[in-house]
Amino acid sequence: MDTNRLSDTLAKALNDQMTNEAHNAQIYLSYGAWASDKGYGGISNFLFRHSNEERNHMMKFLEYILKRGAKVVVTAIPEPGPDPINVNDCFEKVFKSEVENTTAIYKIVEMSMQEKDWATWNFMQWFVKEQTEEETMAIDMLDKVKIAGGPNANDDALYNLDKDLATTPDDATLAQDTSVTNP
Ligand code: OFO
Repeated sequence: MDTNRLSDTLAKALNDQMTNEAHNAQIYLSYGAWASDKGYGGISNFLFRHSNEERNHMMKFLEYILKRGAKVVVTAIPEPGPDPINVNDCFEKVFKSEVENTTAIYKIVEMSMQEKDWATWNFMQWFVKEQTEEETMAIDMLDKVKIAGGPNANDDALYNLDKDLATTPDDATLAQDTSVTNP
């Protein structure tokens, strides 16, 4: 009896997305190593924590594919690409990769809608919210870097930014979570 509840097209898209999440984990991992090498312990810690988050996302896709009775295909993970040239470049790259990932997530949402696969559509909503959070987080980081001087930030400003990022929470606050009494 065939217990597979995913179409071939969606199973392929979900497997590809599992690899995308692993790729994003590698990106955060490599930028974290770069930041540590440059002496930015706080930034590095922040990026390493995010690498773990991306690996958790990878596992969510893997589990979902298994639970829907389809085949998980683990492939090679593409390289993370070159190191950033400075802290500003690092967070610009982070923002860009988050936006790319959001585009990939939206594509699967659209496919699930076309197929009327509401289980997958429902599963993907967690990622829609997560991507909004991560884009917000990247924008917040870019704002902080901008205040510190952007690409021309001096050592003092970077020192303070690094200290700040060591304690920055992992999750950004979304517009839908705010209220008049909790702006
Ligand atoms: Fe997987 O959340 Fe960002 O990319």
